[in-house]
Amino acid sequence: MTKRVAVIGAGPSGLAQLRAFQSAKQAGADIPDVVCFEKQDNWGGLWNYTWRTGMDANGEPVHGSMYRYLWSNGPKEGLEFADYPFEEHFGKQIASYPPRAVLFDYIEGRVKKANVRDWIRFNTVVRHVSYDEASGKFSVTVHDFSKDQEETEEFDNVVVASGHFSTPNVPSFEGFESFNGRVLHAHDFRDALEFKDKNILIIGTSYSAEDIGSQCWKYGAKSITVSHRTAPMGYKWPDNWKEVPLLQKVEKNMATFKDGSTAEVDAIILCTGYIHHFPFMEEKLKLRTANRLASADLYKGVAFVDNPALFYLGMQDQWYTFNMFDAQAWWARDVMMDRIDVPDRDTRAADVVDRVAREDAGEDDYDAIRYQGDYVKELIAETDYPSFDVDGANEAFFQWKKHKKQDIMTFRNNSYKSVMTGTIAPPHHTPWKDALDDSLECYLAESKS
Ligand code: FAD
Ligand code: NA7
Repeated sequence: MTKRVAVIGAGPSGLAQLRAFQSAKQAGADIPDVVCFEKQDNWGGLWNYTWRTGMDANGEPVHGSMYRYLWSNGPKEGLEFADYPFEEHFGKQIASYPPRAVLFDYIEGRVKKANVRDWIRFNTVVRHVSYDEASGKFSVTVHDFSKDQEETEEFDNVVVASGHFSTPNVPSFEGFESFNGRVLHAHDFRDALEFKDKNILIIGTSYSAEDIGSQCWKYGAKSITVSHRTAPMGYKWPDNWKEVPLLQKVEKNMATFKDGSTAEVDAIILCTGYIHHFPFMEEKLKLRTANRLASADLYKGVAFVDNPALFYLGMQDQWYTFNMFDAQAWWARDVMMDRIDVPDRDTRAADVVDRVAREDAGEDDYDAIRYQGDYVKELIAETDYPSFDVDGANEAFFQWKKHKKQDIMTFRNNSYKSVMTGTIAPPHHTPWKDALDDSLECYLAESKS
C-alpha cells in the first residue's frame, strides 16, 4: 500500500491510531505508511507529566495540564483497553483509581508491546496542514527541533489527535490587576503543597474545580471557596470548604461575590475549562466545536464532514476515554483502509445534526453516560476492535457517581468490576486522603495489613 497517513500527537488518541494500524498489520493486512508527529520528547500526551508551565524547552506552549498527585478522576474500569487489560500489564488486578504515573505506565505498556515507537517523530511540532483539491493530498509542514529544520511532506490522510485540554479558557474579573496574590489557570497548577495553609478561591464547578480543590484540601490548604457561574456542585464538602455565587470583584485580598458575600483569599485558581484550538490547521480544515458529547462537524464523531480524508480523534467531552479513542481509531483506520465507506456530504452533515439532537434530549449525567456508551458500541460494532460489555462499563460510571454523592473525599476508596476480565479490583491499601505518596511503587505495593 503506498498511501501515507499523518497522525498529529502521540497521546492516548494518537497512540490508539498507531495501535489500530499495527494490529491490522499483525493480522496480515497491507497497511499505509504511518508517520506520527509529536511535539514533546516522549509519548503519553497529558499523561506525560511536566513540571513546566508557560513555554516548553522549544519555545512552544506547554501541552501538559496534569498536576502532581493526580489520581484518575473516574474508575479505571471505564477506560480499560479491550485488547490490553490492566491484569495483562501489571500481572495482577489493581485498585480502581490509579494515580497518573500508574496510568502512564499502562498506556505505555500497550504501545511498547506493539513496537510502534519508531513510527513517531518526537520533538517535532506540526505547524501547518493544508489540502489540495486537485491532487487530493494534504501538505503537512513540521518543525523538527532536533535538527532545527522545517520540512513539508504530503499525505493522503491526516488524523488530528492533538487533544483539547491544553489551551486554557481564561476569563478576567474586576480587580485582578491589583490582586495581592497569585492568579492562575488550572492548566498551570502543578503542586498542591504551594497552597498549604492558604485560603484559595476556585472559579468553576467541573472536574478541575472539584479535583484541584480536593487536592489542595488533602495537602493542607486553610480554606477552599468555590465560585459558580451556573450552579454549585452540591457535594458534602469538608468544614473548611464553601460554595458561593460568581465572583464579582477583587480588592486587594478581598473577593466579593454576586450575593454580596465576601472572602479573604491568598490565591485564585481559574478552573474555567479549555478551548479547542488548532492554529496549525488551514481555515477550511479547522474543527470548531464546543466541549460536548456530540462534536460539531464530525461524521460519526470522527471524520471531518467537509473532507472525510481528515479525522479528529478524542474531540468530545469525555466520560469514556481510552477505549473510546480506540473505537474511533479503529473506525478511522478502516475508512483509510477502504474497509468502511463514508456516505455523501448531506448524509454526513445529517449524522451530526442527529447526534446533537440525541445528546440534547438527554436529561442528566446518567443519560450522558449511556449516550457515550452507545457511541462506543456503535463504532466497535463496525470494526474488529474486541467487543466488550459497554453496559457493564456504564454501570461502573453509575456506581462512581453514587459514590461521589455519598462522600466526595472517599469515593476513590471504592472498587469495581473489570468488564474485560471479570475480576473485582482489590481495595487500595491506603484511603485516598491519607495516601500522600502517589508513586507507582507505592500504589502497586501489597496491602501493609
Ligand atoms: P492529549 O493527551 O492532550 O495528547 C495530545 C498530544 O498531541 C500531546 O502529546 C501533544 O504534545 C501533542 N500535540 C499537540 N499539538 C501538537 C502539534 N501541533 N504538533 C505535534 N504534536 C502536538 N481522562 C481519564 O480517563 N481519566 C482521568 O483521570 C483524566 N484526568 C484528566 C485530568 C486533567 C487535568 C486533564 C486536562 C484531562 C484528564 N483526562 C482524564 C482526559 C484526557 O483528555 C485523556 O485522558 C487523554 O489524555 C486525551 O488524550 P489525547 O491523545 O486525545 O490528547
Ligand atoms: P470543563 O469541564 O469544561 O468545565 C469548565 C468550568 O468552568 C464549568 O464549571 C464552567 O461553568 C466554568 N466556566 C467557564 N467559563 C467561565 C466563566 N467565564 N466564569 C465562570 N465560570 C466559567 O473544564 P474542566 O477543566 O473542569 O475539565 C476538563 C477536563 O479536565 C475534564 O475532562 C477532566 O477529565 C479534567 P458553567 O457550568 O459553564 O457555568
